[in-house]
Amino acid sequence: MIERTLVLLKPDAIQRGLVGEILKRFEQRGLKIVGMKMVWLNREFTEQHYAEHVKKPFFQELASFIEEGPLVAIVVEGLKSISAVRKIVGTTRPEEALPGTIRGDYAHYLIRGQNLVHASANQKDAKKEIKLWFKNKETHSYQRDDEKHTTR
Ligand code: IDP
Ligand code: MG
Repeated sequence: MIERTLVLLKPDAIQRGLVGEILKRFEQRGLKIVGMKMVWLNREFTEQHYAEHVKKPFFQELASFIEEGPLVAIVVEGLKSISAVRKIVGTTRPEEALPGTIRGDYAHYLIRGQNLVHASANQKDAKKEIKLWFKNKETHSYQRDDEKHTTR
């Protein structure tokens, strides 16, 4: 089943010059980028995106980190892309993430919520998050030349 999922390259990824490296991880798996933009969050939007975490003790430090600079938001499409992307990203805490994952290769400890990437957790969240982050016109359905080897 072809799914779309929201991925954020968080401000630490931009500050550390890891945008290309992270995008490459999705591209080289044959997953397709169907939307991409740079956004600098304000508190209202942070609270919408992280609604499930607003009341948690770590929310203030997470919010101040995610708002401290621009981030890159992308929509990734592919067969079972939601779980594939979560696996590529690795576990929430980098200290538990396996080598070979983004968090396991480029981070080693969760400080102030810095773990480089966000990825939608399930189909319901993916749908809700893509709608929050992207207007219809900002995502694009197109065929990539290599799809006959990766998708069809
Ligand atoms: P996920 O991003 O792997 O889905 P969630 O549990 O949904 O993880 O948490 C959302 C984000 O909140 C994490 O990616 C991380 O940036 C931050 N976060 C989670 N737990 C903590 C914590 O204990 N301290 C600081 N930040 C945290
Ligand atoms: Mg989450």
